[in-house]
Amino acid sequence: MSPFSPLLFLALASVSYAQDGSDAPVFEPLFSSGEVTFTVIERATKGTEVGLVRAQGLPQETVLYGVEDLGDEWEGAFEIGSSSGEIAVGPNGVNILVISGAPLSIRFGVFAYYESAGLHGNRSILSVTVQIEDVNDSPYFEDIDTQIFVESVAVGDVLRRITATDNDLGVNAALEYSLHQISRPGGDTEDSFSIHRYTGDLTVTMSLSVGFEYQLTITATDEGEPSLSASINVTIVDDPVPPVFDQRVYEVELLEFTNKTRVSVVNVSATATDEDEVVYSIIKWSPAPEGLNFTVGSSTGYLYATGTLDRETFSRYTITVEAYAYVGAPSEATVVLHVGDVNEPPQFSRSHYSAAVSEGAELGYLFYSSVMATDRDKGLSNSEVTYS
Ligand SMILES: *[C@@H]1O[C@H](CO)[C@@H](O)[C@H](O)[C@H]1NC(C)=O
Ligand SMILES: *[C@@H]1O[C@H](CO)[C@@H](O)[C@H](O)[C@H]1NC(C)=O
Ligand SMILES: *[C@@H]1O[C@H](CO)[C@@H](O)[C@H](O)[C@H]1NC(C)=O
Ligand SMILES: *[C@@H]1O[C@H](CO)[C@@H](O)[C@H](O)[C@H]1NC(C)=O
Ligand SMILES: *[C@@H]1O[C@H](CO)[C@@H](O)[C@H](O)[C@H]1NC(C)=O
Ligand SMILES: [Ca+2]
Ligand SMILES: [Ca+2]
Repeated sequence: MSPFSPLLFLALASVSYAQDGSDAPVFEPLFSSGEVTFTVIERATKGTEVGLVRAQGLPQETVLYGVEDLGDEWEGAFEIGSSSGEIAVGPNGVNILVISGAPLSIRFGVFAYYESAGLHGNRSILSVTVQIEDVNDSPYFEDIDTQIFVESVAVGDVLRRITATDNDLGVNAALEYSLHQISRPGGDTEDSFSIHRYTGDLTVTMSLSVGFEYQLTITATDEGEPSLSASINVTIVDDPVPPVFDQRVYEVELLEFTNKTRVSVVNVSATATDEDEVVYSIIKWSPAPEGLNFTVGSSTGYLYATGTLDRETFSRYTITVEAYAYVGAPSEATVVLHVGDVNEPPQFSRSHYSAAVSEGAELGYLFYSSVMATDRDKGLSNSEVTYS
């Protein structure tokens, strides 16, 4: 016959008081809605007081209380003193964290009965609603890249929206952002960035120095009482995209030479994706005979050869050059140098020849058969040797 409406309880109660007292006790005060609301803080532990209920019974009867089945979800969350009517957090605690959204409330029934009638006798039921009250918890930064690579930014650009999470409700979850600039690579006196107080938009406020790397601490603070905050350190670096050479391979031909101070070989060029200055260097060349050196202008990309470039020693060189734009990986290009032929004077294999010539030798006798001249030059016209 449960649940009874309070009015019905009142009626029954007056009847029962007047007669034999076999009916159930009646909760007081008589809530018009048949329910009562209490609040408890989130994550309250066992024993935390929730509220007190009382039922009015006949003077000669002992009134006892119980909690209806709370269901699987909230089993053990609340208990009631069987003779005191004190509702408290049960052995399982209110193990919940209020998460963003509507305040959470848990509804359950408590009942009152006469000890004499037993647990299965007539009982009256009161609907109890426990609202879970938010406790201020700290905000936190989640899944934020602490390295922000940026490319081609101008004053006023929003680099990123940096937000923290706060699982609380209302003011406990209302966040404000601020930043503190740790490093000022340009020697700037003012901050190079600003963060929007409410949106977390990180904006560039000053032109950034080339090859920059800035360190910032970003803080999110809630408006709880007391307020709580979380901080994250963020590094903003010039994007490490390597510059791109206008050619992967430069094929050039150069005429051989001896002991030249500097001969322009080729002018390599690589472009960075922003205005970053590109720096060139030579990694290696092969083959690498003595007396030959290659250099490249670190800012110009002008590649020079110095020393002796002899086609007859090596006719082809491979030179590896690289370019980088401050932070990040360099890129490489190859210069293939073909050495062109220059007609050089033929050389005798010995600078001095001598032979004994016997007296009375016939005229016209070839007195020394191994006088030889060689010409290492390439092609017919350059390597033809004419004896005279
Ligand atoms: C419960 O109350 C009804 C009247 O309200 C009564 O007739 C009945 O006997 C009671 N039952 C018990 C077990 O007390
Ligand atoms: C951020 O960097 C500063 C200075 O290096 C350091 O004192 C601070 O502990 C760092 N904060 C965090 C949240 O890592
Ligand atoms: C000039 O070249 C010769 C070989 O061709 C070499 O022995 C000599 O060291 C070179 N001198 C200089 C100054 O490079
Ligand atoms: C490289 O550029 C410089 C300066 O403009 C020029 O003097 C030189 O001849 C160039 N070299 C080549 C191989 O084009
Ligand atoms: C080549 O020239 C550069 C620049 O002058 C010098 O630093 C380097 O030692 C030279 N290398 C060789 C192998 O002579
Ligand atoms: Ca909370
Ligand atoms: Ca909070």
